[in-house]
Amino acid sequence: MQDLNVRIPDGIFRRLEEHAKNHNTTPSEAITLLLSHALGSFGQRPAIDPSRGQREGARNDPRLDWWREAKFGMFIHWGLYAIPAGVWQGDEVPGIGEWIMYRAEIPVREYEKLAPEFNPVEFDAAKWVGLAKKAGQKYLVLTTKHHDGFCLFGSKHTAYNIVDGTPFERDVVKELADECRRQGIKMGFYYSQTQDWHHPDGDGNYWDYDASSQDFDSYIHDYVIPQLEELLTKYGPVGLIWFDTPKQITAKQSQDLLDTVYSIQPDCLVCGRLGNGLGDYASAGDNRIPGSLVELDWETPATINDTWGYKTNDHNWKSGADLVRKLVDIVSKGGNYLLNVGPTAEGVIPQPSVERLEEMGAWLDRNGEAIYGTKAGPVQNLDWCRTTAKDGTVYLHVYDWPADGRITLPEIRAKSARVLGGGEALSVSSDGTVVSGPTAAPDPIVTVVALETG
Ligand code: JFZ
Repeated sequence: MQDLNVRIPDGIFRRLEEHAKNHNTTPSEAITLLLSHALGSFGQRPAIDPSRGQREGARNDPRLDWWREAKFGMFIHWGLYAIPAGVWQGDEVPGIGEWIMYRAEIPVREYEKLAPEFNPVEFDAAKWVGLAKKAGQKYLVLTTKHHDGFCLFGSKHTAYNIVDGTPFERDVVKELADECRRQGIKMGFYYSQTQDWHHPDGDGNYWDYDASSQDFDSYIHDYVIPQLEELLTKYGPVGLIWFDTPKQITAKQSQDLLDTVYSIQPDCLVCGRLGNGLGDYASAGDNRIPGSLVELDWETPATINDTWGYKTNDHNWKSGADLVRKLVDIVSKGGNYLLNVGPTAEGVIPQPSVERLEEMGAWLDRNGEAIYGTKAGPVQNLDWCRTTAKDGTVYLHVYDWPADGRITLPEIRAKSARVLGGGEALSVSSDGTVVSGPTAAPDPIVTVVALETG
């Protein structure tokens, strides 16, 4: 930092220290990271951090089979932060919406006052799950407790929950879990196991609590584990627990959480963000897509705009076509796409999200055969297409359809070819190397050509 020869204002320095602590680096490394981010070289860090990896043995574990087939899930970040929605006392708070308590250093006693205001009368589990179905998403992951500590389920271990602490009084986790079962979607629970800015012994709240007098191990054993027991016994079969930001959690504590999950629901999967390399599957950095094939079970969690929790002023929506291409890109490299929505304080999923998810669903109606249940394709690292594969069929996902309609196959020999979504059979050259189709792209987003190779 000294060699940069700049004076860092105290407030920023404190943030750098905190950032450094969170990321296990020194403040000076933190500033290098922040600068490199600003300068654009950030993308060179690997998209999948090995510490958020897949535990040994999980790669061949059939417990993951449903998840491997699913490919596409709905993430839901919802909590008290949907009320301020990025604005605190008239000031725009930069960053992701669900971090507003942290970013504005809102005292627990102030932030808590949001609970009696939380009355999402528009909430309708059937609508949310119906949207996921329509989008072609096969699992849903809800923030049962995010870093702010507020719980979307009734809990006897804290009154800071939607049933006991709000006028709404309904158990949203229960309603969604029941509805997922009804509509045939797997339900997963996001649970912030390390950071809890409300609990006096949780991690992260340096403005109310003094870390030196905190008992983090008691928080894990007397609070987190009992809450996990509630989540795993009261709501039927749980598809997965999505832990996050491991930070200071020790290998022993991660193992204790893992044992808790497996002992109650042995088939419940655990996301790699549990920490200490113990997950069933690896998690990429948020919105990060690896540059090439990754030989793990892995998932990219991602946003449609630039926030997870709802923000009134974030209108930076990715296009439907962009999102479809990201899904194809991820699946072609062997991953899953967990795409987020941030409902409003009234319980409504923002319309721009609805439109994009419906657009993806319409594309998947035509092309789902080339996504669900496939494996990473045999040809990687091409600009103009991606490949996936299943049972002797290779799916060519064409991004840039050739103007003459002639596709020279990369390394693949085809016996026959057809365009998905009711498209016609295409002619294949006698040596199986060239497929000829219409001159205009049959699908404006991504055209999938199914090649029988077997
Ligand atoms: C975490 C949370 O802090 C955030 O609020 C949200 O829930 C998101 C899904 O996960 O944030 C992270 C975690 C990891 C990275 C970035 C943001 N990462 O590895 O790049």
